[in-house]
Amino acid sequence: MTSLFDPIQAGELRLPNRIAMAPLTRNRAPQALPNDIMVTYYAQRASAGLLISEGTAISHQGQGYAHVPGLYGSEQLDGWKRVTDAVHKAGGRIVTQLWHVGRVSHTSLQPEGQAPVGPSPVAAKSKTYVINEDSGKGQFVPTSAPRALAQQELPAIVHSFAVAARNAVETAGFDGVELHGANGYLLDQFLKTGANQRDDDYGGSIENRARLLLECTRAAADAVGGGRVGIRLSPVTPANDIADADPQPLFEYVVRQLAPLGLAYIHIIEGSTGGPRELPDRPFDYAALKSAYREAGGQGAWMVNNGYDRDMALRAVESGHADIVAFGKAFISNPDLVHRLRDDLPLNPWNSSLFYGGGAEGYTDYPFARQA
Ligand code: 8OZ
Repeated sequence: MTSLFDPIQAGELRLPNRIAMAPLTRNRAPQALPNDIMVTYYAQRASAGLLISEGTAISHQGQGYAHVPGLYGSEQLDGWKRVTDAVHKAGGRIVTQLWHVGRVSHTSLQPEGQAPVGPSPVAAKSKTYVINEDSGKGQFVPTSAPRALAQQELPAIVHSFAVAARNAVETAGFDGVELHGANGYLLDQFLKTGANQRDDDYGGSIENRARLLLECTRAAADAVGGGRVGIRLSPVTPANDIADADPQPLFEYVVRQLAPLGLAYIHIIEGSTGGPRELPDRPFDYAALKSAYREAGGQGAWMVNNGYDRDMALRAVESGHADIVAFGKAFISNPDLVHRLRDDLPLNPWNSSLFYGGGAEGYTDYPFARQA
């Protein structure tokens, strides 16, 4: 029987165990630059089977929160190279999460104070995180009204995913990339009827709504090889005011189209991101989704996330529900999570008031269990 602690080959990525660190927004990168405390934070967690970086903006337009790092300038890439070097030196593997927030942004974070962009001019009833100019402190504010992207602007967005993927691997030293296709950000906005009201080639039918996500994934796979690309999807999350009228056929179509790309992994958030795993008004059959991918020839690792504890994760892998389990909050407070799970040691509790923004406190100061 396969165990959570067994190695796995995910595309080109050779992982020593099946425990991934989920992408976690921490807002500790002023000027969008990776810095020393980030080097320490990721290196501390290098025993994860796979580290997935926090969502990292692929362009200035893709920024939606203060102090989120970027991947579109040479200083940013140099900063990330220091992170990936430290992770590799500590024996780890790290991919970066390629992020375009779409409509979940604020004019103060956009180039020249412009409106954020989305599939349609429909605002998300959601908040983003900006720095208050008077107090210098972070605060949550409503997202700004977006403008709809013109169809002729979309090739540049696809290109920006390809460029970011290539720079991430060739310049910043990442082992691969994960496209952020989840949680109500740009690619998820195009997918779902709640945000996409277009009547061109990118709206209406399932095929049209999935087009941008698939074009961006193919472009990233062409840039760095499919075996270094993963994608994160959240079929039913209500995060950032997103919803689809009929997610089951939509996502089965998406994974069938992803199957021939030879991706490293498919990363599924089950239920409401960071919240309930079951949503009474949004039922979804995850086993059917995985079957659709496998039946279409998809061989990437199946990664699952959301509220897994040790027992659930052990069972998920032993039963074949998943190949890899991603942990979020537990990795914030337990840099040596793999060791603790393997030896069934108690976990440090997390301090949620220190999740977003600030410095080393609540970031790099969580203790390791004493090694036996
Ligand atoms: C929490 C706070 C801000 C952003 C996501 C990138 O939900 C995020 C995020 C999470 O995917």
